[in-house]
Amino acid sequence: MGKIIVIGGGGHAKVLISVIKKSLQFELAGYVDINDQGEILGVKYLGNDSKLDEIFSKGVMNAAIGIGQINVTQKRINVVENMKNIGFTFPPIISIDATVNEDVLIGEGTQILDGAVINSGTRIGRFSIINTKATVEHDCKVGSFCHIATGAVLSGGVEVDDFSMIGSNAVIVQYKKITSNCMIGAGAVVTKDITAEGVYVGNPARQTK
Ligand code: JB2
Repeated sequence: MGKIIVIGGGGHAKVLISVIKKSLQFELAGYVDINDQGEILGVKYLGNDSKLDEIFSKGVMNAAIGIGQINVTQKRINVVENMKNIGFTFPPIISIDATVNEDVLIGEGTQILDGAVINSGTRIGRFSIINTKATVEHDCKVGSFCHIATGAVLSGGVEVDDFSMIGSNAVIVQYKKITSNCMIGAGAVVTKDITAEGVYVGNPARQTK
């Protein structure tokens, strides 16, 4: 079993740690954070990111990004770049309690959490989060560094471009496209293509910024 570390020690990291623990695919070597958050579900604090070289040299080669919050995409990109330079690899993390059906492609570092359903023909890029109980129906395309939050629904054939976030319980109706760098508010219902980056809320979703 390979060893893995988690980056970040907040709420998302805690969820990720419990998903990794039950998958039994990796041995959790610890987590790194700017500050010591104490033991998280029995997983130890290893220090801040200045420790990453040392951790890698001790044989921990896998990592999972446990910073999930919105408005930190650039931080997540920087952390990934720094860690790739050291040599870390980022396996997809797929909960044993998620459903991933046939003919689905999932990129490096992407996380599929408990109760998520990914249906056939869907492609998901790199370092995206498909959070708890989100549904990504058949033949969707989700880009990289996206976040499909808890309970959100992408109906069949939906496309979400890089760096976009779909809020909790939002619904995107069939075959609609959402361009990159969009933020769809919690509970919004998207009934038309979104071609300009921005923040969209409500039912039907309208741009606010
Ligand atoms: O550069 C960094 C860094 N920047 C922030 N390196 C490392 N190693 N850690 C970093 N952090 C740490 O990430 C912060 O010090 C903090 O402990 C953690 C972020 O925790 P927080 O609980 O604020 O956010 P989160 O991303 O874990 O969870 C949010 O997003 C999830 C998707 C919450 O809103 C959750 O409720 C939500 N489910």
